[in-house]
Amino acid sequence: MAAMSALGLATPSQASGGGHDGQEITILDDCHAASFNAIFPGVCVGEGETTFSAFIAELTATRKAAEWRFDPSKLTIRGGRPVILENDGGETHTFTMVKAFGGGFIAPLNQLSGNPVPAGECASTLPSGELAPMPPSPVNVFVAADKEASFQTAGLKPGTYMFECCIHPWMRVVLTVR
Ligand SMILES: [Cu+2]
Repeated sequence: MAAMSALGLATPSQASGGGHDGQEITILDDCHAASFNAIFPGVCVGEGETTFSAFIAELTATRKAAEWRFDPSKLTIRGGRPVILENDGGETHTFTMVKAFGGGFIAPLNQLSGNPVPAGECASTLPSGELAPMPPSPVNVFVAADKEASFQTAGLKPGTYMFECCIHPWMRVVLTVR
């Protein structure tokens, strides 16, 4: 009860302090730190429970890992208002505007998720054939675990826009600007 009343008091001051008037998308995953970090040191923090082997098994079977997702995956926003990106997961994710959904910059995840061709906004192909991430920009937002970032809709015409995570390309958002 004390926590609930504290939350009730905190909400208005946070709203006036932030003043963003935006809408939020929560970024989620369930990475199990010890098993992910054994393969890719430092990639995962936090209390997730899906082991790396279970993640790969689910991806292999279904072409996605369902707990790695944007919530909501469809959002309508008034032009000029920001999309607030709250990463509640244990890994870094990107929120990247793409012309068409495609793969990201991690080739094995592209293959396992059935997105063999990278989206041009996510990755470039080096002469060696390896993929390199595109640099962060206002339309290629990297959000580290436990961090918040925002995507600015100012300047976007009314319409429908597609976004994906360039690490986990099954993580997708359709954003309607009105
Ligand atoms: Cu991701």
